[in-house]
Amino acid sequence: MAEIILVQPKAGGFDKVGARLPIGILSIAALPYKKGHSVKIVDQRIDSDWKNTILKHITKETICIGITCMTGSQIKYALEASTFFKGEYAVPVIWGGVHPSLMPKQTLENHNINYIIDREGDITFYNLFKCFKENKNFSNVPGVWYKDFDKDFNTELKYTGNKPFIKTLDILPELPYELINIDDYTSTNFEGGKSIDFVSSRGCPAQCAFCYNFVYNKSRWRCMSAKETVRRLKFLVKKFNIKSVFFQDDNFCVNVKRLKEICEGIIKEKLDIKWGTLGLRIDTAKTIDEELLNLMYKSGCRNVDIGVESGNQEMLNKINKNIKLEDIYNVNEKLSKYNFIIKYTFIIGFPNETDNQRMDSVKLALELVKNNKKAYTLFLIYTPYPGNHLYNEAIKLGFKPPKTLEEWSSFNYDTWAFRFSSWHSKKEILKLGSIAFTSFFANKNVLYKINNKLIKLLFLIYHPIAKFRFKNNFHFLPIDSIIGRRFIE
Ligand code: B12
Ligand code: SF4
Repeated sequence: MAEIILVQPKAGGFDKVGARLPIGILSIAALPYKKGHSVKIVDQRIDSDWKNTILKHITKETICIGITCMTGSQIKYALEASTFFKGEYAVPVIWGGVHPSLMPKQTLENHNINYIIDREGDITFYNLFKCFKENKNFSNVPGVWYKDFDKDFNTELKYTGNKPFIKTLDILPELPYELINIDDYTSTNFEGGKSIDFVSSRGCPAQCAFCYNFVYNKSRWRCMSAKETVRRLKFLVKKFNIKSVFFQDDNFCVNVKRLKEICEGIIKEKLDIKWGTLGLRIDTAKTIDEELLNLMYKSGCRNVDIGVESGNQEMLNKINKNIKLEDIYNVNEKLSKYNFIIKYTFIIGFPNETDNQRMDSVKLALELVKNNKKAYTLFLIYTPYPGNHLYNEAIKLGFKPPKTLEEWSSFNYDTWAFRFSSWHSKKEILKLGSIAFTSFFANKNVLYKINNKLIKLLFLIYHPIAKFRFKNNFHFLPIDSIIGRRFIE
């Protein structure tokens, strides 16, 4: 039996590449678990029999259900779980995560969802759970969306009011990794052995126009101190015999002093791990000197992801990336002297982007890889997710946002342009799709990210075709990417 059941829904094709650790759900589990309550995590991605697993744990003692959700196909699977719960027991279903926080009213209109917790749920979820358990009113728990009735018994959507961000992550309890089986997951793995995802900061101070951060995190960066980060890592490395750590922070390196202290701490504690991160900006990388780069390498850093987004300065300015093309070249040259795998991400298909501007991005990608043998580039198609500045520009250009939660579930960056009308012609969409798809298969440096043996094999078979297409801008009859992207969906 479990007092709390937390569900990590499937996310679609991403799950085939490998299931990352459910950090959001673990963050929600941490406080009630620490306080001695029984919490069960059900992960649809690794448990094909998840409905029966739920049936094993749900009893009259179950107080509430929590489901995490981001925009896209994850909604479909989160809804499947919510409907299942509603069919089985009348337990309150609480949604949290990026999508419900950005679109609370539309999400709550779904009759299978009872509550939404806005943004950070670590403390709010526990407080709401306690109110339910102790039969108390929750109106003084800020950050909760709920349903009420007006005098004519019409449903009203209400909100208990805003809450401040958690200032320092040091105050939060450690994540209860023991509630999952780490071996079931495939976080980025550098040299075999067990790997985990870890989040040491939240948010980002930058204001890129395509990113959720400005609206969701209000450009506020909050972190765990270096000392506490190292202490927690040391504990996890020992307890689970961890060999690789991937920092899923939006912007891990905002505070270079903290970055240095984390590296020093890992070395001092002889943690013997390899690590990578998805969050380094070009402007920060510019300020990182050779001494710190050496320290990063010595502490086990083997991979850094950098968002470059465009190879055209005008476009970089338009999306408020706040970086210069020459800095991208210089940083790449500096990093090429180290044994880090660098993943440069690009976005194509921005509102009003011309074909020439797009080709500038392809050219830059080819240059970066030519000048740094450990680099690879990945192209993604711009998707007007709610909560970014470009969203409104996309609407002006003909994008019709989904009107219901169910409609949002068929919205992902592979399909939105076809289904929700946009500024691209069909021919253009196919080309964008082919550029994005072939960019992934064009460079073998990406292989460390793929743990599934079958996908690895398919990668190697398709690699020469993808490389030819991407390098020569040959996207005629892109049947390969059409089939491949169907598989991802
Ligand atoms: C790991 C990751 C993934 C994993 C899965 C993660 C998952 N949650 O299922 C994979 C690889 C599958 C993935 C895929 C995609 N992702 Co992703 N991903 C991330 C990443 C890097 C880390 C998530 C994380 O662990 N965060 C740390 C935890 C602590 O934060 P959190 O999850 O937000 O949880 C907190 C709150 O949201 C809330 N909360 C969360 N869940 C719940 C549940 C309950 C019940 C409650 C009460 C509260 C609550 O409380 C938590 C603690 O405060 C984030 C960026 C980031 N740094 O957050 C992007 C991010 C979530 N992804 C994003 C996107 C766009 C995608 C993709 C579309 C493609 C892409 N280009 O990456 C696909 C979509 C897949 C699909 N088909 O739907 C966006 C989401 C935007 C949006 N509007 O939803 C983000 C924010 C990145 C970004 N900068 O744009 N992603
Ligand atoms: S630097 Fe990255 S995380 Fe920060 S706002 Fe820009 S895209 Fe978002």
